[in-house]
Amino acid sequence: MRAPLIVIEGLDRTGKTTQTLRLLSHLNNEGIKNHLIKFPERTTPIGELINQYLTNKRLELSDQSAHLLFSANRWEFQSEIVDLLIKNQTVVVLDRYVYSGVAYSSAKGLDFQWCLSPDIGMPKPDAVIFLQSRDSTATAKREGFGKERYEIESFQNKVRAQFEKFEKDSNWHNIYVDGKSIEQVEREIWEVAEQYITGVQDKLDRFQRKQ
Ligand code: Z5A
Ligand code: MG
Repeated sequence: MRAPLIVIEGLDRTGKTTQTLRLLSHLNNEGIKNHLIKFPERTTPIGELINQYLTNKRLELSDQSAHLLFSANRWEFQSEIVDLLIKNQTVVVLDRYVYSGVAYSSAKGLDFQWCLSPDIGMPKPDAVIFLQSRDSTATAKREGFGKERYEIESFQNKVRAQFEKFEKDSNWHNIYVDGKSIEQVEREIWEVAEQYITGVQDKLDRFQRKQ
């Protein structure tokens, strides 16, 4: 038995980082062991290169190379995620994951299936909570938008269309954020996450005692 893997995905500035931190507080309040990883994780050598690519528009990489770097950055954490879920029985919350990788690169014109392939073998999430916005002009006005390479409204619309291809997956949950307060979105995320989490600590404890 493994602990749940929960991913918060979404378009730019829809509140992913704000909400992953709030989800962690809920888990702490419930006494559930948890761990957060944010992708891209910019502190590793590969992550530093990604950071340069995102923040320094003079650093040019082919779209394929950039895509593979984002995937390699996730592979740097593959064994850590597996150990957390299986050995440590810890709920793992991810701020962006494979879905961002595929959506941003395929929005640039790379083949969707090709984009999926380097992440084959990464752990599959139990739930993907996708923060969706019908109105990218509203989220584009939020603090920080426009500082990095992909933060251009017309590109965000292409990214949205690619993300929507995952909507039919059974573990996918859309939450619309337009006009909602941080607290309202937090409540809606918890309603979804709770289904995967309620009673999980008891089950994990019982499972560990049996081992
Ligand atoms: N990328 C990729 O191409 N391939 C990959 O494989 C991966 C990523 C993993 C950087 O990602 C870029 O990398 C990203 C995708 C690409 N493209 N771009 N650009 P990142 O995750 O590091 O990006 P970020 O800098 O953290 O931005 P973000 O994730 O888009 O923002 P956010 O986490 O969704 O939003 P936030 O930081 O929580 O909130 C933004 C502001 O809005 C902040 O002032 C909040 O207080 C405010 N906020 C939040 N919620 C609300 C509500 N409900 N109402 C009003 N204001 C709110
Ligand atoms: Mg963020």
